[in-house]
Amino acid sequence: MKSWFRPKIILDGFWSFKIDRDFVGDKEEWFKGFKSSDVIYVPSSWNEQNPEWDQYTGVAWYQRDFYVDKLLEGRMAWIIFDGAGYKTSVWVNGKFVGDHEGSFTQFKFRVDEIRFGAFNRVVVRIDNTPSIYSFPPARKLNETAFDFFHYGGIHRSVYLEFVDVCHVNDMTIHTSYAGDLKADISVECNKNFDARLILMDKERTEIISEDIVRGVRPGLLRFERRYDGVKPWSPEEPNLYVFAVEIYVNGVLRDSVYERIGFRSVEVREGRVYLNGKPVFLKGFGRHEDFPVTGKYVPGSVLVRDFYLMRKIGANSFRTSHYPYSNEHLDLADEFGFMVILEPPLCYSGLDRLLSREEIAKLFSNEEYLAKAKKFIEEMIRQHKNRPSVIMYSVMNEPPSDIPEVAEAIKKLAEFFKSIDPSRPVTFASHRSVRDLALGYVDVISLNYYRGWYSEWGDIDKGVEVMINEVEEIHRRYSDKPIIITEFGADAYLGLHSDPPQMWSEEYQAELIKKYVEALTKRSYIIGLHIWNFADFRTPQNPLRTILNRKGIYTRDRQPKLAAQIVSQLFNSIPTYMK
Ligand code: BDP
Repeated sequence: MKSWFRPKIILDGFWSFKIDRDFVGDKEEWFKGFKSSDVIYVPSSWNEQNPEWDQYTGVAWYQRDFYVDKLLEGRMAWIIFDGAGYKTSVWVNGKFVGDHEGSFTQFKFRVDEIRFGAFNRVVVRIDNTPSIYSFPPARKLNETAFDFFHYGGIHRSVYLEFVDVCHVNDMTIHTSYAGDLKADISVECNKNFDARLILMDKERTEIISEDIVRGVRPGLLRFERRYDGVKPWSPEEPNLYVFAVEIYVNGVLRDSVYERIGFRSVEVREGRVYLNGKPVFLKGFGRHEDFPVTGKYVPGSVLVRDFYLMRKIGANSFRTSHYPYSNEHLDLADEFGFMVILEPPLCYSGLDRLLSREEIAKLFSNEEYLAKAKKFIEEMIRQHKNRPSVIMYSVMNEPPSDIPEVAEAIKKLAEFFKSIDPSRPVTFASHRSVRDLALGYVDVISLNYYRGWYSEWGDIDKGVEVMINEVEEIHRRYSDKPIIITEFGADAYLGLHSDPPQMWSEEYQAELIKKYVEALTKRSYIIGLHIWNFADFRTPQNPLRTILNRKGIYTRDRQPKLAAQIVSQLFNSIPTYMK
């Protein structure tokens, strides 16, 4: 939910910073304010801002003062974090206002201690100590269940927002490509109110339609209507509209919020994913939010470059591997017409290196653990549910789903997704191939394959053959389900060439991708191909990585490898709509 009406104080910029290696901050009451000569920039992870902080996991403190105008007196203040973590605790003027777990979703706390017409102090404590019970799990900086660097800090924007006692709490919008709109608007107010519901063009220059509902009781307002003549949202024409809600009490405007929406329908049937009644083919990437120096924060300018590159190369889709991306990231997906598979931070690729099969079975049958997973899922859906770009959810990435208890947990979580949002299909990215026990529990089967890279070393043809045999077998077992290959690829070190193609050369990566795409597009039940990865990204240290995972077809600073040319030819020749 966005608002152009609510006054804001943006807290991005330089903050005071203090690493708390010996965990003394709590005892010494740093939350009341601390002295430090260290400076940090928000948003950005702390690691690469100073080589001395690079390998640090644990507790660190942030502090900043801000002035609040007297004119804002009488309004309620929220402090909003677009993403920080892993655990965040916040104090304003020495008073605790709340804490939150998880790095990749927005959260907010009500602040009652604001001083108007004066300076205020916010202190934030971040703790990114790795834990098996974290989402995703890790034991140490370089012992993780996931293959991306375990950054810490305030990775996304922080701001204060001032709202009236009468305000919109949440809004859930469903649309169809025929122009139907259903909105559930939750309003908090001490009086009955009037609501004005406006549909505008994307630029907000033209009101397309407006409705007024009078004398509404605080609580849930249901609004439903058809807008004739609106243009559907699609990859080739990502038509966006602004749906705004204004709350009036006795004729006075008290709140105004909006969402950028698209009229579109998604459906899975007969082995296809239909967008607006037409079967789509998803071509694109697994991505990461990762950039030099800024870490888990990807500046808007980099995102813009990424979307132009992805569009030029012929992609129309990506997965938010392996956590929900920022609002800016997904705003651009809405805007550029990308079909997104939204994934929560449930990533288990290397879990069997950290835990035994028995321990894994125990973890996934633990109801408390699943309840926590559900909290992460719920927050993610709440933040991104109204986006036209999000056409599917991925329950998790690479669980050890050949273990019955894990398969059972996937089933429960897939049902949980549906209970909150029945409008979108669910999938999960499997690397257990024919041994997977959970493929039947989701609408769309997603498979990750590294044949010809982690096995069949140096032999792309053999790798492709083994992969195709397994995919065919899975199709035989689940012939009614569409299949996406959500990961495939090979590392390539920029500038390393080899004829004949050998592992780690640009040629080997390009050839492996080409042979996978050629073999897979011959199978009509394959409805999507996501290359791993769009760009090189930083990982934990281990003998398989040269600081970065080099499976990007672009480098970390977004320059093309040979594969980018090949992928452009391949993707641009695959139409978005299937027969
Ligand atoms: C898969 C994971 C992904 C890794 C990739 C790889 O889903 O996060 O980065 O393999 O090994 O196992 O490159």
